[in-house]
Amino acid sequence: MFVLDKILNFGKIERNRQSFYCSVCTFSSAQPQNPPKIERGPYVKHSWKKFASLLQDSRSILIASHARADGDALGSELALAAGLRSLGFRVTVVNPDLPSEMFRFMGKDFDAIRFFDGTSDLGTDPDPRRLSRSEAQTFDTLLIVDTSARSQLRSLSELADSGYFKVLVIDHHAVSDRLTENDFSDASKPAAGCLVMDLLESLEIPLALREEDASCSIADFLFFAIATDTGWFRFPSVLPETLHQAARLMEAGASTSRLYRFACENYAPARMKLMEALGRNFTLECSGKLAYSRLEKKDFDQAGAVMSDTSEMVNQLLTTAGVEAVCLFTQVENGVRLNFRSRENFDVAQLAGQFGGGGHKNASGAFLGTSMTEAQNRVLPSMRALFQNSTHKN
Ligand SMILES: [Mn+2]
Repeated sequence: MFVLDKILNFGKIERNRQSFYCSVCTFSSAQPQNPPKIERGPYVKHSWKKFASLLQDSRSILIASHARADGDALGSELALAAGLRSLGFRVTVVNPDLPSEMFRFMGKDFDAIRFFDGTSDLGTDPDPRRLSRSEAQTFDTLLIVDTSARSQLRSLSELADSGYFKVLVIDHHAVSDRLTENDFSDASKPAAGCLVMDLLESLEIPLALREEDASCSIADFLFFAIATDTGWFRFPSVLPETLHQAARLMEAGASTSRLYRFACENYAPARMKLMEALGRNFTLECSGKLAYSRLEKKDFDQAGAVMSDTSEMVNQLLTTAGVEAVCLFTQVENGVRLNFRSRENFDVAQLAGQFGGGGHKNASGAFLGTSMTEAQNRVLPSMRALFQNSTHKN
């Protein structure tokens, strides 16, 4: 039934690169402490031949990713879905929550994304996008992309741990909760989309493939995944091979400038008004190396803005010359969300950890159940200390 035989003869794909961190993930709340994490080495062997052999007796695949799915998560999932459907598999994409409206340009594939919150049976549930546990169990395989963290999978981690599914993981983050033996991750890759592209090319699935009525081809999904996770190819995680991959996607017809417009020039007007508050509250300290700003409830009210309008704002703080580490304090219900970003040598993951949060070395977050003033009083001394203790050399 499936065209996996030829793939089983496909040669090993191995990579030997330095480890990099994904620097765009946003952490909005404390990350629960989970079973001991394994540190992924800089060199993770994987072979898509083994991946194909694991799918040999699969018929139906749930593709899943992390909560608040970003461009890499969704692009990787939808590219995989189209590719695996072309091989004859029944495929459904399911995440812990529904994707942001900013991804609506993904068309029918966007509409088909389901969410799983642990509900056993739908009963009279009016939302057809909710996937019940009983419907999930009509699938035999669970393929997780762009995360290996139980906390980020929320209720979906129950499915991964249930023993009911064959579980496979394709991820590019440096630490893993070890969800399965069948882990095809590689922490040297700047995006999960890079690994998915490797896989689909190994399976000889045409990158130009566009399903009937689809708004995007596989090449579009993968380009979007890789471009968004690399800040449009400007982060230090980008490798020469990343640009080769981008070139192949463009050759396969990826509509690069259209995708950029959807990703970065697609904001609600209220966001521009909220930017005014971001600028007004912008503060520099430590000889201009530390920058922070705050967004309070009254700023949102005045701008008519909502939480999703803050997307990418923390990165704006890092665009001022000389700034090395930033924090955006955002007032949310019951407290303050902290978003940290930094230049290479400053570790804000550790900083977020002090406040019960987590993330990557250069992109992290935490949540404090306090007032704005209290949050700033607690966080800023630790940020200033970052510069006093720093061994950073310019
Ligand atoms: Mn990613």
